[in-house]
Amino acid sequence: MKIRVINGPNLNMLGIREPEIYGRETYEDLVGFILQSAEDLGVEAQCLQSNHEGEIVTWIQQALGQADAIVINPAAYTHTSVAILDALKAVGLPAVEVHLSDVSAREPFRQVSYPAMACQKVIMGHGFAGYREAMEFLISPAK
Ligand code: CA2
Repeated sequence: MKIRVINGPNLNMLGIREPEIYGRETYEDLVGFILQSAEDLGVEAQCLQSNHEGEIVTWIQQALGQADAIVINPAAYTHTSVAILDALKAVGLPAVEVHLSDVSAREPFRQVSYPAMACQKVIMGHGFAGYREAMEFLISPAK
């Protein structure tokens, strides 16, 4: 099973600022965690990060034929992007949205998620572990 993991804008800044919200580990640490988790779970993870909405849309479209499922942290685009929602709907692959922080306990503008409307599950507030939980769900959705 191939799982495309897409991280959105500013997640490449992890560990550099706002450690009280996002922790002290870096984006490189996150990629290492995802790849190790995937290996433990017996799947292949493809990790991508972009600060550009259109690039994320293209990677979702290209997942069709290149991956079996999608894990996505759209970051700030979560709260604005109908284009990412439409791309997820267009490919129709199983998808899980992940957030490092508990967005439900943050500012009102973070309470809306467009991509979540095309995802089977949303995991928030579990830090890096949320990405592993997302892959576990995609491997065995019934559990
Ligand atoms: O909690 C999450 O994973 C978020 O997707 C992170 C986004 C935020 O806009 C969402 O509401 C929730 C922000 C990612 C930016 O990460 C930073 C990392 C270090 C320093 C500053 C921002």
